[in-house]
Amino acid sequence: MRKFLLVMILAISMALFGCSSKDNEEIGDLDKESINISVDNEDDKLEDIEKSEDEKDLEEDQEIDEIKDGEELEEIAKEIEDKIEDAKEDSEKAAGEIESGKSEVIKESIEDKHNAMSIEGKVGKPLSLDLDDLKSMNDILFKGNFYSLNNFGTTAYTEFKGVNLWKLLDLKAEILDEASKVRIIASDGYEMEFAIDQVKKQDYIDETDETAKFPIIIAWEENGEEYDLDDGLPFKLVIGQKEAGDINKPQWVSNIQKIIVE
Ligand SMILES: Nc1nc2c(c(=O)[nH]1)N[C@H]1C(S)=C(S)[C@@H](COP(=O)(O)O)O[C@H]1N2
Ligand SMILES: [Mo]
Repeated sequence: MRKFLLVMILAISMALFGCSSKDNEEIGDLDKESINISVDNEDDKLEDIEKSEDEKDLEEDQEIDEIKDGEELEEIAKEIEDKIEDAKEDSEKAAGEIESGKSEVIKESIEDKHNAMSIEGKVGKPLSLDLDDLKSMNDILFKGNFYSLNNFGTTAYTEFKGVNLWKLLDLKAEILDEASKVRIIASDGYEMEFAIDQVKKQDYIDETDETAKFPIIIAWEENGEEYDLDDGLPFKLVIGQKEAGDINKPQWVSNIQKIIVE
């Protein structure tokens, strides 16, 4: 009876988990065997009374054999469980490999982009952006005539077209709340660092024009002309003045390669 129950449990679990045809054959044989055993048990009951001590000993041996058979069945059940577990692990492993394969491909496509600058660090969405990517961001475009003051008092007005840096970091790169500063790194190693409040600020001034208000921008066009790719990466950070007398021109960064949010 115990055997029969075990076989039933096995049969049900096989049906549920869908095992190979080899396993089904095994169960088929076991089924027949268990039917024979239950018939034998009926006959045994009738003969019980006339049994000699020797016969009883023999029967005990048989019972031990039957228990052994039961143990074998339990072993088979365990084996099937293990097989199901292995199959699950295999499929999970395969799914993981597919995922990492995908991220490998995405990584390659970022690295393969030519004349691109990256935005990385404390952002939800690290980006690799080329000129076309920036140009397509119509929602964060900024055009302005920026006044510049250099160390030795040289002044100029330059028309720039680009994207608003804070909006780029906030809306496109999804900058994290914990960000405290932004490093702008050029391909020649020139670097400027801005505190997050400086990047957020949208009202930099022109000391010669009271009405002027500027955000920091990443420009790709200067006085109506795009940068020549022969001169390096075509992105320039441009910033107005914090106050009258602010020497802003050295803070501009040509050929931006990386923006690292920290
Ligand atoms: N990548 C890079 N950007 C840079 C520099 C530099 O050496 N490398 N020099 C800065 C300084 S000191 C000045 S005055 C301005 C000069 O800007 P211009 O090249 O447009 O004249 O760029 C700034 N940006
Ligand atoms: Mo300079």
